[in-house]
Amino acid sequence: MENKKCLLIVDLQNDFCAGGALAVPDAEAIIPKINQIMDRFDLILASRDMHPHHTTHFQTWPTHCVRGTHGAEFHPDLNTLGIHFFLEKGTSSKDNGYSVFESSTFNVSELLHKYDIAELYVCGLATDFCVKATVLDALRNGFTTFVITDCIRAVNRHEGDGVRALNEMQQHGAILVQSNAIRPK
Ligand code: VGL
Repeated sequence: MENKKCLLIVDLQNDFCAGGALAVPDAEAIIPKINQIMDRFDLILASRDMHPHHTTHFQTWPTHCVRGTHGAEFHPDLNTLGIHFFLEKGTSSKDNGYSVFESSTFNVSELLHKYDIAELYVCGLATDFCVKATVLDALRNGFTTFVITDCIRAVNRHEGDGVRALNEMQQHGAILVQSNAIRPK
């Protein structure tokens, strides 16, 4: 049987898009591309950064994605009808919670094993923080992990952070792929 594929959409929320509290440059451009490839996957997961009002995370970052606010909602252009499971992350007041594998909703590794997923494809925001942390955790957990390079965007607090993050992911075993090269189911 074909290897089962999972698409993991990281934090496509209003606060990370134009006009949001922590807008990632050009973030909206990836949304139509993500919508377009959804039918190529057996399972689709989407994470949301869901912070409490007060968290040590806001010592590093402007206040963003606070539970119950518009900024924490998915960007309205994302096709949420195609998503099978929604995961919350960053719910603790004591850590950054960058990785989807730290989700408080599900044990993501167990969920992927339960659905017999052999290949994990990661896209979303942001390349140099939550995407990177998630990809490195996926590799640590033994999943064959792809990064969809035209469906991610970086914060780039320091010039080149996004490129460095991609290199680091690749060095740890991630496979870089363009969305148009992902084969249908
Ligand atoms: C993120 C910075 C702060 C991300 C989250 O989703 O990559 N970046 N919080």
